[in-house]
Amino acid sequence: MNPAALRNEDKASAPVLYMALESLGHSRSSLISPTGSGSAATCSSPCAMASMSFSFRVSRSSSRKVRITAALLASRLEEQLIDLPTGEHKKAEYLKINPNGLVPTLQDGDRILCESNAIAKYLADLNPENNLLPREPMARADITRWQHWEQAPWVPALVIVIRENVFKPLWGQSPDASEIARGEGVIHKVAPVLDAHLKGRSYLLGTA
Ligand SMILES: N[C@@H](CCC(=O)N[C@@H](CS)C(=O)NCC(=O)O)C(=O)O
Repeated sequence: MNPAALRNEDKASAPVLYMALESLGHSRSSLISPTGSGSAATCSSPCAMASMSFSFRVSRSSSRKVRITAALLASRLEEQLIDLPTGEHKKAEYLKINPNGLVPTLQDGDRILCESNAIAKYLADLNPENNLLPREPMARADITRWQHWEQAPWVPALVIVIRENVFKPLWGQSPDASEIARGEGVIHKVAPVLDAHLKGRSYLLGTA
């Protein structure tokens, strides 16, 4: 990452989204957006559709939800890929903008925002004419409610099994069967909340 990017004074430019580069066996340049715009990808809808498979390869869920939000809002984001396998997100330069050492991070001019759900909400609030976030307070709070639920307990439950079944093999380590069993137990405790809520409906909230 270029330190100059941390002092983005060009207020007219698109916000910068620092997100994960984690695909193994691909060079950074080969993963650049198929739009040919280098690391700066425009998230207008057609472009975002074209780059969805690219998104899937390089962006884990936390970054992906921000990219999807930006695409739905036709918001333009400049994307800076942070190389997770080499630990770029734990280096001092990145920790200056996200002391948690996690992606994604949004930089809008001089202002920096961490946490994917906060970033998604910020992008939606920047576009008040859209109907992505309802105006009605309880309807908005209900979205926040599910975003909190996703952060905990849902993701922590999934992470146990994902670490064993996905990341350990990628790191050349063997999955631990007892951890998988523990993780599945946690998922089975948490998932019924989701199942019960989804009974008779297609979406957590809203109809489309
Ligand atoms: N609560 C954070 C979680 C972010 C997070 O866990 N990001 C993952 C990728 S999806 C990450 O950076 N992992 C790197 C690591 O754990 O070292 C958010 O929603 O932004």
